[in-house]
Amino acid sequence: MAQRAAKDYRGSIKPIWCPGCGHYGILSAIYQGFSNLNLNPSEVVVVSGIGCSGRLPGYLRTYGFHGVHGRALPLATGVKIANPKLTVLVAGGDGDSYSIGAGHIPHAARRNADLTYIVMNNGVYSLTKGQHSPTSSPQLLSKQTQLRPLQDALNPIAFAVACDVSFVARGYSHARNELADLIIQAIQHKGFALIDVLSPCPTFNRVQTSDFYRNNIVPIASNHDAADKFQAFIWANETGKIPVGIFYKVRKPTLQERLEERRIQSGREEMSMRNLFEKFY
Ligand SMILES: Cc1ncc(C[n+]2csc(CCOP(=O)(O)OP(=O)(O)O)c2C)c(N)n1
Ligand code: SF4
Repeated sequence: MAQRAAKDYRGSIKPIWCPGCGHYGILSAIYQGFSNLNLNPSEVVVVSGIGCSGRLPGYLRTYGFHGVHGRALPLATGVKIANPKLTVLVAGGDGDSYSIGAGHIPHAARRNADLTYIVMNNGVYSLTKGQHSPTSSPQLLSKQTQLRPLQDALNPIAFAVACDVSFVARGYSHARNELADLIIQAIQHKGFALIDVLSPCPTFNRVQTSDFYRNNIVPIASNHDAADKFQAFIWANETGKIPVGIFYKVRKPTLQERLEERRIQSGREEMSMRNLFEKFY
């Protein structure tokens, strides 16, 4: 099979994100990652929630599902169970993933279905014009209210590690090659992978900007042992600079492997994954 180029994954719809939006960098890193893995577009499904981030599946020449707000993870889990051969990429904004959809993360981690979750984290609710999100900086003056957040910001990496998500990474949308590399590793990882991607929103977030990230992002030390949960927490709670890279990575049975085991135990070799799930989950 000939190697597919990044452009082969480009959908026919032209993105309508604002100029300078970090989400372009994420899209382009996904094209690059898919091309590097030479994925067949007809064997890939991209599932999203709602937000500027939710538009992502429309810009890819794969199958896509633009779901409802905060529910991309259960939708994607269903897709993977129905056809385990598919590569399933899930996308959400920080509001979609860490507010309304946050309750799905611990359970996605417990199931450990083979999904790659890209959180397009711009620190603000952008589609609805600039309300504070769980990852808004305490300094962010909302365009809507002209007020700063009343609540503390969530630490998504520490949250994901605490949930025992089996692959936890942070990337930056303007570091496209490094992000593409994280996406490749997350897809190759067997189990639930979450990449929190810092993605500036120049329209509604004047604090977590590309200048801010350029001056504050640092790579995680190359000798960090990602299997060490305690060290992962230390990196996740770094208060000076913002570390990017893989924080935590462990191999544990995936949902498919757990279901396969039940199939063998039950002696029902012919059962489809979907029927297995309905009968034995
Ligand atoms: C159940 C429900 N509640 C609220 C909304 C309104 N809503 C649409 S997008 C959004 C927030 C989007 O923010 P985020 O997930 O961070 O994505 P972004 O637009 O920043 O990419 C909200 C609150 C909705 N569509 N559905
Ligand atoms: S509002 Fe922000 S997140 Fe939405 S498209 Fe514009 S820059 Fe991107």
